[in-house]
Amino acid sequence: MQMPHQKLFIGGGYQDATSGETFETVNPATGKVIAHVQHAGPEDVDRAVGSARAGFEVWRAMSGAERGRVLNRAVALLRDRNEELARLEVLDTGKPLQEAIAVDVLSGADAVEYYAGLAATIHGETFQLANAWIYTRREPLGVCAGIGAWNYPLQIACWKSAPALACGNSMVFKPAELTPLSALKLAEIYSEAGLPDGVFNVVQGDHRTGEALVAHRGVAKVSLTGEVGTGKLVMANAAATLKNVTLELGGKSPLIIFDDADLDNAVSAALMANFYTQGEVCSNGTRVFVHEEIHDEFIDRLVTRTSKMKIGDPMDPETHVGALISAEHLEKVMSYIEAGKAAGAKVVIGGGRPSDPSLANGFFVEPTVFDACTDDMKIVREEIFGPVMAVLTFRDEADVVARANDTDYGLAAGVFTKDVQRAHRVVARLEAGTTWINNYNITPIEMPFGGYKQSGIGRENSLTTINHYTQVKSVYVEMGDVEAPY
Ligand code: TXE
Repeated sequence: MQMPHQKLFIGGGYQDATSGETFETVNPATGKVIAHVQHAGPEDVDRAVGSARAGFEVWRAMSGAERGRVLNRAVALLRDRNEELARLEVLDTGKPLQEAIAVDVLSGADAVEYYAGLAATIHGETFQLANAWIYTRREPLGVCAGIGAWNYPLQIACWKSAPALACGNSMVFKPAELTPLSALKLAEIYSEAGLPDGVFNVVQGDHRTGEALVAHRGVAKVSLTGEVGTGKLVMANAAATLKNVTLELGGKSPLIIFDDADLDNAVSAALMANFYTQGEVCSNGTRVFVHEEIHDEFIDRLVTRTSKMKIGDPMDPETHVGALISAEHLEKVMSYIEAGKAAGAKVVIGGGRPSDPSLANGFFVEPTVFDACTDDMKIVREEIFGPVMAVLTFRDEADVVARANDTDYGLAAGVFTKDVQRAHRVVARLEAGTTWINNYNITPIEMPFGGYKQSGIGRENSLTTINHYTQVKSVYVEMGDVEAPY
């Protein structure tokens, strides 16, 4: 079933791009084209930014409470259409339906609801002086650009637009070109909820469209989710107009399992931290450090449970492991698997493509566990962004902390132990922005999410993010006379 041409969403409705260029989006599970999508050229980006500017003037004039009401109506629509939107997300991403229904749409709705509730609370401060006083205003930035990655298209669109809009900004959002569909549905929902025209716009396209947005003088802030290399390009490009940037980038996060850990929970976390969404999760704990005392038992239980995971048609509610995003990404993941074998790491399960002929046209790979890995291996040092786990052993706390921190990445980390002092001591030493004790990859909206080191700048979610979508204006109010020496 091919969808109609997908247009841009600008000024409260669908508009044709003037670029005359289109691109295809493909269903990763079948390799079949789902839709043709219009590519936004520089003129289209300019039009979208202009529309966002006009929308901003209307939206910023509304009270926080009024903005919150509009956003809450959008929350209800997102939740009502959870299954429909989840199915669209599965079509475009190849992830299992059970995940999309349980997480993708609802976590997006949670973000919109959270910031809808905060919209009326955004405030300044006052400072009393002898003959004057100061107040501050926490004001919106203006037109914000959101640039998404392909692993959680709708969630990322909500994680960026919700705080931006709640703070009174408008947004031009560019989804990843591999997953262009669900952001358009979000734009429809925002409009249906009463969002003024132009406050949320969607432009489609590849890095060229992203570059045009980042360079545009009418854009005050850029929030990117993507690879580290893209983050560096965006930051460099944004520097020309000193834009405010938030960067949510890649990771190669450690999961440390001490010998006193609850082993079943630790195995559950290792599975979730490596095979959820076919391993295409930036915060995944892909370097699993297991204390040598429990290594063999851990591997036995891990292999047993991995062998029961169902790889298959993502639309089948029983499926645990869907398809990778593209043929190109499948090739990249398979090349890492070959590199791991060549480096002498031991494949204890997986290591290839599923043999089921019904999956041959899709971009499927088996959940793969490498054991006996060493810190210098390519599969241990580089982000694979696929279902490939590297297991390493350790004996000593200081040693494992040093090895865990031996990376340019710093997105996330996890620690499993029953020793509460050790847990907090180790977490304090880990160079990562988002960490877990005795769980992994749980991201409630109340929790700041983001990286240390080259995994990013700024945070998403939580109260903290209000600071990334507002600016502080100081107002000095003179209560007396102006003193002047002349
Ligand atoms: O990223 P890309 P992908 C990371 C994840 C992995 C990557 C996968 O770790 O590394 O994202 O996503 C646009 N100027 N995260 O392959 O290629 C591009 O069109 C402006 C981290 O999509 O970097 C796309 O829309 N824009 C994360 C977007 O950037 C440019 C969560 C990302 O593309 C551009 C999810 C340019 N020069 C994935 N080049 C987290 N930390 O939260 C490309 N783009």
